[in-house]
Amino acid sequence: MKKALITGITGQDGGYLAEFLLGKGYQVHGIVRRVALEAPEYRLVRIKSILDKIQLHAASLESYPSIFKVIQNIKPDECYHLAAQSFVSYSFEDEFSTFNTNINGTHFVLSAIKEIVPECRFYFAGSSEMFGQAEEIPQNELTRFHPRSVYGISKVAGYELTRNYRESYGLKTSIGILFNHESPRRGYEFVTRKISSSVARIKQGLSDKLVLGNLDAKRDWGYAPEYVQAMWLMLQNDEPGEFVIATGETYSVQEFVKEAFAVVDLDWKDYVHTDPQYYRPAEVNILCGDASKAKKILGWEPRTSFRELVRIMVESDLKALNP
Ligand code: G4F
Repeated sequence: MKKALITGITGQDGGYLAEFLLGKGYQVHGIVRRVALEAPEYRLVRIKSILDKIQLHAASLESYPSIFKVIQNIKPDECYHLAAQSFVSYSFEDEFSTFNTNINGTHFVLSAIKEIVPECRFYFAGSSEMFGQAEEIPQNELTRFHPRSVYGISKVAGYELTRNYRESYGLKTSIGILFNHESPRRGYEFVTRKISSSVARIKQGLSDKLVLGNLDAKRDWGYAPEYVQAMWLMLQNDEPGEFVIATGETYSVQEFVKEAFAVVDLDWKDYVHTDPQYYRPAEVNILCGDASKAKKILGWEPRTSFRELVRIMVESDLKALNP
């Protein structure tokens, strides 16, 4: 039985990936912070239904010895490094902790794998935020990086570390450059979930407005469960490399808002306001990915349309209010 280790198993992607790997017959291990084990009903909510099928290990991305110990105990065949401070806005507020967690954390995992299980296949969660102020549309694996946040910079550093461990030490490391991917399990701080949950509350009469930041930013939004399959496909490919994972379509925040209110037959203009507090010091104006390499080499393609994604999220939040 193959052993997979997932860092960030409590997040949106971690939960979907764990379920997917269990379905493929893997023994699934996850790294979590000790506090998560102490408050499971709150922090492990996304993996509640599979808790008896996976093994969790307490470790911190800020501590090399703790990461080393877990990897030594498990000796995984595949490692999916998803853990990060992933909220772009927060990276403007606390640049230093974003760097510490995202860069050192990646470095610690890579170094421990090199020392203990150099044959382990490693996946690094890169991000379309690395493209930032992109100089071409759509962006592919060869597009130059121009990150616009400390989060984006930390991901570029993780990307370079991951590639360097491949080139220097022959580790089988792959990098997914995933564009925004959403689902009913998305955190409420991200714009899509903020919108879908507010639309549901407004429809139920529990709220009467939604306050957002920049409505003009455009993103390439896909459906998260499909994106974790791409991570796995990358590690099954004997040739490690970098892969853009995206839908190839881009929509503005305003278009997402409009579509979400349309699901419940309301006009978004009656409820949506903007507030400069939600604007970022430097914005990524437009992201749109070209995933043709992933299609050609991995056979991966997105299946859920933008419209379906919005509907899935709004209906799920409505159902949560009306079980
Ligand atoms: O939902 P967001 O916070 O996601 P963002 O910044 O695109 O980052 C997400 O996707 C990346 C992949 O490209 C990941 F690497 C990253 O970890 C994360 O998952 O914001 C999307 C857009 C931004 O342009 C933001 O300015 O929505 C705009 N926006 C407008 N009003 C808002 C709001 N974003 C948030 N979070 N909250 C608002 O009220």
